[in-house]
Amino acid sequence: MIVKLPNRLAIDGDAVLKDAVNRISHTSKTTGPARRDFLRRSLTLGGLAMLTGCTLVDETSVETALTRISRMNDDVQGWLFDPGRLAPTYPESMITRPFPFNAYYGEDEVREVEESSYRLEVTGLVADKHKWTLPELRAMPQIDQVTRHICVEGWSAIGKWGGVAFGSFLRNVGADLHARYVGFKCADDYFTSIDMPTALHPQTVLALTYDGQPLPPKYGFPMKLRMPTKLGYKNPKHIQAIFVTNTYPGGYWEDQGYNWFGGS
Ligand SMILES: Nc1nc2c(c(=O)[nH]1)N[C@H]1C(S)=C(S)[C@@H](COP(=O)(O)O)O[C@H]1N2
Ligand SMILES: [Mo]
Repeated sequence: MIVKLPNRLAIDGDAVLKDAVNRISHTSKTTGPARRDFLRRSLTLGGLAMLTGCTLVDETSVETALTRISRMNDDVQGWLFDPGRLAPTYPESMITRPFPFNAYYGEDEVREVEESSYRLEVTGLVADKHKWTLPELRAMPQIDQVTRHICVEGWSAIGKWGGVAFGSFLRNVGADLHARYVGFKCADDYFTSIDMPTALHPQTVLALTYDGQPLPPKYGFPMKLRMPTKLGYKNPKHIQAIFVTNTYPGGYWEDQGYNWFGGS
């Protein structure tokens, strides 16, 4: 099929295609080097237009097409996600010490959340919208795990997180388990959202402890969502509110072009 593109494109075709290939092959799980090479050789502007249903004429239409590519990649990763497949776990002797800190600001600006006044808000498609205190959360059955955290900035580290299995928590509050998204708002203005199958994955933990101690401020006191099946930026620290929804909530980095699914 021949797709007609305007004669004079106001865009840099090579740069657009490079960006598209990167977005399609964001994770090694879905696309290995061979497939990436194939894409690099075979993806054309016409192909990109066809794939996305966008006519590529200017910066805005290119951005729309690239965003659609990224969302298609989310769908593919969602289909490939195996809810029963476990991420590797490690012996405690392999824990990275000290564990690295990371946030969109420096360590001197870490948010201090006050324990006594803290309440976790749970809203959206849930039956029980009461606000949770920390003692209430600590009274629920706890699990812990030693897993690897992978940050897209180029580092990874092994740590031990403990807390409430997030699937149990969602069932406990009567969440609509068929909803598409679970969103998170954090005390530092960070926000992110995840797919329901990952929320229900057995290794997804509403973590209250790090290395057997209450989560220190820099690692996200009073709680973070720890998912060894997802990249670092999908793991929100300092969670203030959790909501279940069918409306795409995006995220702090996701809205700036990071892949939304963010599987590792
Ligand atoms: N609230 C909040 N959560 C966040 C971030 C942030 O800036 N604020 N950064 C994310 C990123 S990019 C990484 S790599 C991890 C870092 O977690 P750590 O400090 O425990 O290593 O937190 C993630 N969750
Ligand atoms: Mo990260």
